[in-house]
Amino acid sequence: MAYQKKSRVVTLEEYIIQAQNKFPGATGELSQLLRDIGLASKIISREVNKAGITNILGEDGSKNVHGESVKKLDIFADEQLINALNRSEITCMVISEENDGIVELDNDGGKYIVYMDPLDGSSNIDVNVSIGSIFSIYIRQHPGSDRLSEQEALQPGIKQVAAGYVLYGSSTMLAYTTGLGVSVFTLDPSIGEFILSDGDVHIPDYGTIYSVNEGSYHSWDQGLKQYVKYCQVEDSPTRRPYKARYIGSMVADVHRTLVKGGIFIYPNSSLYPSGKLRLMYECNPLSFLIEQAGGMAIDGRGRILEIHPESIHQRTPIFIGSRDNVLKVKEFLDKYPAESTKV
Ligand code: AHM
Ligand code: MG
Repeated sequence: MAYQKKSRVVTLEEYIIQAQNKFPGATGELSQLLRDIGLASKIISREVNKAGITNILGEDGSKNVHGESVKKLDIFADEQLINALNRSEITCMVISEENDGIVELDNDGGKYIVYMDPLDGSSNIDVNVSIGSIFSIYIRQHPGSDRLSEQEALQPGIKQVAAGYVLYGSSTMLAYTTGLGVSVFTLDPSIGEFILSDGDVHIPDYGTIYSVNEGSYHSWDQGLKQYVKYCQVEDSPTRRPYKARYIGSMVADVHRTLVKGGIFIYPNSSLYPSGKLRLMYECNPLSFLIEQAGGMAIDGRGRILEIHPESIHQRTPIFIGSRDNVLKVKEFLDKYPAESTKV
């Protein structure tokens, strides 16, 4: 019987090292940082999978800095990621959704600043729906200068050197970019390794799924109301009506959008005048990744990645996904400027 050559399995570790070897001058620090995040996410994945059978499930009673109830797994994920980043001593500070101020790590001379949402969509834990971790990495602008400060962490999204997410879904997937396209890995729990699924992911230019919390319809501006009506109208050349899909976990909704195309929206509204999602550790990293896959991400006016942040926890509206879908929603937003449609 002839031996059939199988395509070789590539692990996250191998892939990161191969990518690093393409840059002769690379110090390997960013590679180490990505490996640290990969390791922490395997530990988080294990605990997420056990959530239903251990008493880790449920709220721990405290509130996070935004007054939202904190689940035990949020804290666990936060600690795992911070510990992993602290261990390799190349990160000087971490900014996390779960912590009010910056978290200074042991190596205050470290070169990297990491933003993260350790467990996004955590209200979905109790109902066994997908959740995720998001990370965003910057280089410290003035290493070795004065004390670490929030100010140093306030860089626009275009300065990210890497970003990605881990999706704890029917399988655990890790997607990341260092600005040279997007790579996606799937965790094989039997060997405890992330295996390369696709080293060059492209989002379709156009998709037929829209994703937005329509329960908030009456709080939206006119432009978005009209766009959603457009999505629902029958028109065969554009394959409308679109399908509506909304998980309520940004990582899962954006991952579906990356794979199938379409648009995910969390708008500004009378309920959330600046939007709900966080610029630095939710919108910027996912925007970087979607742009690297060939898609677009805007706040309604301009590119998310060009917003100059004023605070580490600031919010922004977001319209993210396939290029043609984002351009179309922009047409509607431009046609019905918010000020002229307020009632
Ligand atoms: P979280 O960080 O507290 O989990 O909140 C962020 C989540 C996103 O994952 C999701 O897109 C959004 O909140 C859902 O909000 P809503 O319930 O208002 O639709
Ligand atoms: Mg979040």
